[in-house]
Amino acid sequence: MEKKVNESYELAKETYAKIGVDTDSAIEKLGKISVSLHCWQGDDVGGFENPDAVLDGGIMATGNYPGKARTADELRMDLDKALSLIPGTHRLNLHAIYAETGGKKVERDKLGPEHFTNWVNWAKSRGMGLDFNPTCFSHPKAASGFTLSSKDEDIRKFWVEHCIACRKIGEYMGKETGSPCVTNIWIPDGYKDIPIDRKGHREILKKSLDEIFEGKIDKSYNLDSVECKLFGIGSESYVVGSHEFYMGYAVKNKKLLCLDAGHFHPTEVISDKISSVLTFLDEILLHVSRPVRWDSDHVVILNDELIAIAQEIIRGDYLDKIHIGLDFFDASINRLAAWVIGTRCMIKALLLALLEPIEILKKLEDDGNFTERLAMLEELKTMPFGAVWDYYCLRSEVPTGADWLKEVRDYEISVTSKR
Ligand code: RNT
Ligand code: ZN
Repeated sequence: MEKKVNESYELAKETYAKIGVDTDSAIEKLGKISVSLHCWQGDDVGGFENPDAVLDGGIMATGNYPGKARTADELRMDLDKALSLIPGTHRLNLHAIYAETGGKKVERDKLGPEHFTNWVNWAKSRGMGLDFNPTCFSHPKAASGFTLSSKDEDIRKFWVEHCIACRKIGEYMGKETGSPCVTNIWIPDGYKDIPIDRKGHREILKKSLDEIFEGKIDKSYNLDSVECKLFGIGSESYVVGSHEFYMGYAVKNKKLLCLDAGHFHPTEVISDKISSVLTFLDEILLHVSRPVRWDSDHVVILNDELIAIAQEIIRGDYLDKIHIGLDFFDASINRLAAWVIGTRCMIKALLLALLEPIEILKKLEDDGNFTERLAMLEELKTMPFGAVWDYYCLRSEVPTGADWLKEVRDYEISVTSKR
């Protein structure tokens, strides 16, 4: 098998060389790209704060496939298994509800670095960076549908304090891991039906964000990000943190903007937004997801938009400006497989983009040779990409092709099916 993979790679290398692409250097670059795996695919965004927690905030994980992680140890074990099937070194993206408080109830505004030491030690021993998120949903104080933009001052303050606590946790994570932690704020705030006061909540949200970001934190430890959204379940008519709102806020305050693939009108794509946004911002965060008719958070697959996202990152030479995060949660299939499928697809898309003769394509475009530009783009689709991918997996000591599936099945039999 190994021999076959190597031989196929040598042939593919020649084929790519003919169109001016160096496969060795593409692989080299790919190995340096980290994708931030979201912990919440492992337990349907449940967290460990309360075993009976019901996911709200207008997001939904549908399905009841058996075997979800019930404790932080189980989740770490599942992550380790998933990571062993994914080539490269990646990051872990945590939510505040994944705190480990040793059985004690700790309110979200009182969370601190001490509740994340296990996660930090786990990440450090694997050479991984961490990213973080305040959890402004699935909580009695979010039941009204409003958090940071609430007109109830007690509620608003509580969430401001929670976000301040989270930035400090992010700072700690960044310091400990030696890689800046992106702390991303997403809130569900909005109205189901047509509101009267669109302006009021947005002014309150601005004020809350200003309070949250007042404390200065070294950017080499923590990077602040804000995530916009068009609508959620129960907030169909109005979402306070819209695209224009956060775009304006991020530009004015030099924050990162998070573009989630499912947070726009169905025919809008984030791939086309990247270069616009990065004309005015230094860095952005992506939540790579797959909306199917709505913000359904399906597992990412190698579809046109995923490839386009990767192409924009590579063609724009944006690797040091774009933090690639995943955001999907499917409870209807094996959760570990979902991580593996989605993350491997993200990496495949990046490899595809790295295997483009970008300079040649650019020149064709600049010369007005649109015939050849189109022809080349289509020819690229049947280049022996799979051989390069298999070789990259082999080199990274992870299964090639669909061989990873057997490992997931075995793990299901011996571990997750017994939960
Ligand atoms: C919700 C946002 C948000 C969440 C996670 C769990 O629509 O996409 O990023 O998915 O924070
Ligand atoms: Zn998101």
